[in-house]
Amino acid sequence: GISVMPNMSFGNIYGMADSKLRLAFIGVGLRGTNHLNNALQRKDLEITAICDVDPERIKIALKKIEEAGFKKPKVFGDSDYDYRNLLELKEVDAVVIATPWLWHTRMAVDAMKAGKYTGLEVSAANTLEECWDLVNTHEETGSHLMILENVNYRRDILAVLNMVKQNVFGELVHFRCGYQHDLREVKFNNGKQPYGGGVEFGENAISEAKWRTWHSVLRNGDTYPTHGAGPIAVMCDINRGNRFVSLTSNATKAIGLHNYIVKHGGEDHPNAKVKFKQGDVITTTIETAKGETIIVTHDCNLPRPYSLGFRVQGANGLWENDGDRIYIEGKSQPHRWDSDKEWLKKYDHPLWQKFGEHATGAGHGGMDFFVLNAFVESAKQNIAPPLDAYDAAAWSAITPLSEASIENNGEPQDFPDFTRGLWVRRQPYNWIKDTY
Ligand code: A2G
Repeated sequence: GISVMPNMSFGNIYGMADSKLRLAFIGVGLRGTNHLNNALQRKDLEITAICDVDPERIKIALKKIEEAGFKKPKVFGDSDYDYRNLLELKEVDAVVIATPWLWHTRMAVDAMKAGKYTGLEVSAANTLEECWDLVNTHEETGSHLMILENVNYRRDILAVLNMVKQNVFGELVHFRCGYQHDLREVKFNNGKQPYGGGVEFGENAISEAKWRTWHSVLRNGDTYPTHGAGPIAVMCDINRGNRFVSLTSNATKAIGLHNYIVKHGGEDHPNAKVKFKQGDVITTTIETAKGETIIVTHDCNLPRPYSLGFRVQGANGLWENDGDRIYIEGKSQPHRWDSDKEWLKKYDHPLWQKFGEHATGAGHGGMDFFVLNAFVESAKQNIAPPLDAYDAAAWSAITPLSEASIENNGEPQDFPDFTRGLWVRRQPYNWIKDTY
């Protein structure tokens, strides 16, 4: 008898309360702390170690852990590679890695080699070589890797996935998605607060502006593809009966970040001389083995309201996230959009129906609860996660391939087949259930 009470405690619901997962955190900055907060709500975890090179972030994390009544974890972060000492601990079963992008792959590779069940923040890898490192290390060690893509758990996304699985759209044909988020106050700050208040980046800045902005200086490509491509990849069974085959990518000129510096720091500010390589709007078109196309947009350097711009289109009709609208032939008035409200309610995912109320407090409207829940539940059983090493590699590969295409005037770039042919018979994960 498993009973779910209104004040349910996660981890008891599967009758596994006494088998606690021993979790460690590598990186307790803003993102890692968000995961930590959600972990501290659970009854099925111990937090045995944390690592961060910033002592201030360690202090904050320790305080939260103590206040939640958890045992004090071991602390690491004396040097950049101290995380390797954390990985040697026997009392760590699983790790969540939430660090600057250039650390992601090497930390995940080391974690898998140490036999840890590994959760890796987005994006997972920066180069094709790193994508292969993730796949090869997973295969060689047998350790599991989950890419912690929270948008795959967004309520509308899971409802639309439910509709896809129930064939509401018919045979799938075309998708759109992207990361369209005005990040100017994320990419620049005054060295005192994480968001805005100045036009500093790199050493003079804190938090993301310390490292993320360099990717816009040095790389002309879609540096953040997974919030869009991850959810679509699951809808069209990428690496499980389908795969990304090739892409083309084009970039506009780069004016947004420079304009921001001049407007808020003046023409004489040293950063006004910085030349940003990343085009303001980057448009990538992916072709899949099943003959679908996916348009992925990266739009983070200009003023605009947030939208991931999803569109899911098949033989019977389509859903669009912008405008919250849907059209299904035979159900909708001919040639007229319907509001998607009733549809999303009707196909609301079992996970959201069960945990929605609890999840809503967890950050990013609830999806952060679900992504950590999927990670923890998979790690407790040491079974393959819903979003695995092949997914991490295929989705992250969009970045280097888009760079190569842009560099070559939109020339098509082939995706490596990270499954080495197994995509033909790998079965889709069973997404429509109320456990994780
Ligand atoms: O902005 C959002 O929260 C992003 N997440 C996150 O990935 C990060 O880029 C952040 C900026 O600090 C989503 O859009 C889901």
